[in-house]
Amino acid sequence: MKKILVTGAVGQIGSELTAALRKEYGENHVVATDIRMPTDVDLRDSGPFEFLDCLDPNHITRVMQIHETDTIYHLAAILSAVGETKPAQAWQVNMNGLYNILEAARQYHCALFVPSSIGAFGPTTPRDNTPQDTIQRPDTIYGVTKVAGELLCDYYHKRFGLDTRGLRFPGLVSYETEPGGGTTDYAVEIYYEAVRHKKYKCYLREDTSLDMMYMPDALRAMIELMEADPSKLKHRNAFNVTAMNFTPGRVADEIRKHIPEFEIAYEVDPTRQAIADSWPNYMDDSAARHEWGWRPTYDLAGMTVDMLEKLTGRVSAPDKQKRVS
Ligand code: NAD
Ligand code: AKB
Repeated sequence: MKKILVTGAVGQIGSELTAALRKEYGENHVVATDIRMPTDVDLRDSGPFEFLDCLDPNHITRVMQIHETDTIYHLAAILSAVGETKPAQAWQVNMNGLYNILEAARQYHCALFVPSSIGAFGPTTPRDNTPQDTIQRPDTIYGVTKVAGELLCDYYHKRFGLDTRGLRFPGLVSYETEPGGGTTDYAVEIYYEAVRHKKYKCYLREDTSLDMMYMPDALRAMIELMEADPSKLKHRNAFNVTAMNFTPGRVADEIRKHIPEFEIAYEVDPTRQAIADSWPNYMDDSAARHEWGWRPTYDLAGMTVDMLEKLTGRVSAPDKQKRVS
């Protein structure tokens, strides 16, 4: 049975991935780590938790030794919008943190999952049906670290034989833990505000098209990729994966099918709009489909039904709400 370490486990993905991995591999086989203590009791009490800063290489190896880790899901990072306000910190965490994790994985012969992002593309990348292998000249610090991270993981695989794997995720939509400062966060906030106040002020233009995925599909994608037959993986560290693409206007229309009085207004934030405008409208994820059988299950309609149902339950029982604070 695998012994897994999750970094950044208190974040939007980590909080749900930890639970999914504990269900799959056993509670005591998954060590959640972060620089923040989890406020969510399920995450805190369902298995081991360690305070772990990815910028501290000695602490990483100590925790790995104690827990005899053989697999790492490295989620600790600074996202795109926060990255533009703190570029030095984004470089530190996203590059030096990744380097420390790669070195620790090399030392202890661990398999390693590292997520990339649609943010690894840039303004000169083909916007429609963005190919798996294409121009990557991002102009955000987040994008720069994501491209460099993809390349560094490829290098560790080629040079040291490390079993590195990764996905270029689109914006992820979820209801358990609020997102941590990305450009695609609107696609989560819109559901919260629809349920709470029946209105939302969006910071992206109505017609901004971006790829998105519902969290259950993202969790399955990570676990399936890490379980995939390595001999079939040509694009180890940077598979395009997507489930749907929509604009703020389109998701508002979908919400109105359930909450007819829902109103949306637009007050564009130039920084986040520029980031979104530099990302693909929609990606080609056929390499993931062919090489390890990727298939999403949720589309916009199915995700909207589920998000509104789950959030309505949480708003009426607010103690169940888990926040990134
Ligand atoms: P998040 O911001 O919600 O969580 C990141 C976590 O990392 C936080 O809990 C934070 O406390 C922790 N962290 C920050 N600095 C750290 C450090 N020095 N040491 C240890 N932990 C530290 O982010 P997320 O949305 O869960 O994203 C996780 C990964 O997935 C990132 O690499 C991100 O780029 C990638 N990704 C996310 C999305 C998305 O929509 N959520 C999309 C594409 C890619
Ligand atoms: C962000 O907007 O920064 C993330 C991502 C798509 O990488 N959600």
